[in-house]
Amino acid sequence: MDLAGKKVLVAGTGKSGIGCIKLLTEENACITVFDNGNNVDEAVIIKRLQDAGIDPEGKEINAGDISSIGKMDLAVLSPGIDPESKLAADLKDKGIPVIGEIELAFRQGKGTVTAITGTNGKTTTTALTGEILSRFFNDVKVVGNIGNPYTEAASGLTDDSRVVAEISSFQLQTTVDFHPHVTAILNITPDHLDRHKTMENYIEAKFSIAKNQTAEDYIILNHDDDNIRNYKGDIKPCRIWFSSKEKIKGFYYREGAIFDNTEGINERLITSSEMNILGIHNMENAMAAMAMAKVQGVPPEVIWEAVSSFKAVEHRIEYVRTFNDIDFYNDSKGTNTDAAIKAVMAMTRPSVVIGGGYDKNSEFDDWIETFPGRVRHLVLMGETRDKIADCAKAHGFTDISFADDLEDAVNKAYKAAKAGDAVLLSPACASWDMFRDYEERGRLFKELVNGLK
Ligand code: UMA
Repeated sequence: MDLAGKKVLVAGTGKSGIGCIKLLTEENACITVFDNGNNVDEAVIIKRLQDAGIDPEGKEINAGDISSIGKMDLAVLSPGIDPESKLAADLKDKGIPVIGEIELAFRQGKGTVTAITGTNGKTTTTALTGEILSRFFNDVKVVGNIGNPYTEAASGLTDDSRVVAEISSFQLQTTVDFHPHVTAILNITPDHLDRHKTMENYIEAKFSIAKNQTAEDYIILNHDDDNIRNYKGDIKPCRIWFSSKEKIKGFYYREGAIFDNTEGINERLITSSEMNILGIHNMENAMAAMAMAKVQGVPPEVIWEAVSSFKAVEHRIEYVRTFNDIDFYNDSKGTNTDAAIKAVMAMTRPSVVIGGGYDKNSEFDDWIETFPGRVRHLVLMGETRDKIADCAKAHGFTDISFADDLEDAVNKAYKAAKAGDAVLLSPACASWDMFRDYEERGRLFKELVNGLK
């Protein structure tokens, strides 16, 4: 699509917006940069552009005055902007076509796209798929919700490139022609319902990843997930199923090994003891990644090598160590209740959770409600510790101790855990009250855990 000289509005100046602006600058579009976020004024927008190495000169900067926006050829929304919002409606009322950042990157980019969505496990599966493909193909780019905007990679792509994209439901809401050759839907459980309103809408958003796929394409689906297995919508690509519960025609996991039974050959591909990622959820992620690689012609031995050497994404339910039959996990990236819930749910053992941190005015009820039958004890630290303790007690959860710092928290969690338990750092809060960022918090946690004697 030739965007030279076209008037394009970029809404949002986070990672996606910056990626769009860089791509549109290369395409010689006339760019209007728009952001109506809290505390965002023109000076903030200009600073963000400069910090990203973008010259604000020649770009129109608009900090939230939509009425002053004239006729545009295109508007590109960041995923955090709800396409049902007043802002999006105002743009559409002005007759401006509205797309999202993923759609822009797809239109301007090239190559074969593999796209992964799901409520949980997207990042791990995307990283693993990227790892497998890059052992076989020369030019593989891992992009999307994982944190590397697709638009940043788009202009460097060729017909031979392989794009592996983590795609959120937010990003799918604003796709039009986005057409991956291979897709995967890992699981669909309630999430982001503040935005999607109903579970049906959320499921439709997830399945829209396949809306442009044809019978020449592939979709990898979780057979154990009722919302996926019972989906009645029209999807055309060849379906490949995976299951960690049943021996199905597809990929399945049984008694510590992953089998490929797609053509009824029932070939054992890899055992869990040959992998560095733990938990049934990771076997599911691995099956999806292996299926996505297989349909692109990657030989089984290359897949085995990549999967057996793959380590969990750092700070995301990252296995650290087993000490006295207690598994330690670092989920420092669990900086909100949603992410922390995923971590609690992912544990296959009773858990001692270390939580608390910077106060973002979050509510913790949903997180605490996942505890019964899963969490044995909660160690709290940081600014939010009293607030979380009050919330937990209101829900009848009283197995709580307080820690002064992370070292104290690790020691108390270790003492509270029994053989066969997991200790999980998944704070449900940002780290800024005690650390520079979640990475610093996660690294110290690992150091402390590895130092336990
Ligand atoms: N903004 C507006 N108006 C609005 C809402 C936001 O102007 O109504 C502005 C904000 O002021 C801010 C900018 O938009 O300046 C932020 O845009 P954004 O929220 O889309 O964030 P990005 O930095 O562009 O990051 C996005 C994804 N964020 C979201 O979907 C919320 C990142 O996923 C992703 O890594 C990145 O693009 C690159 O593709 C994060 C995420 O939390 C990790 N994703 C959710 C999830 O995984 O559950 C969906």
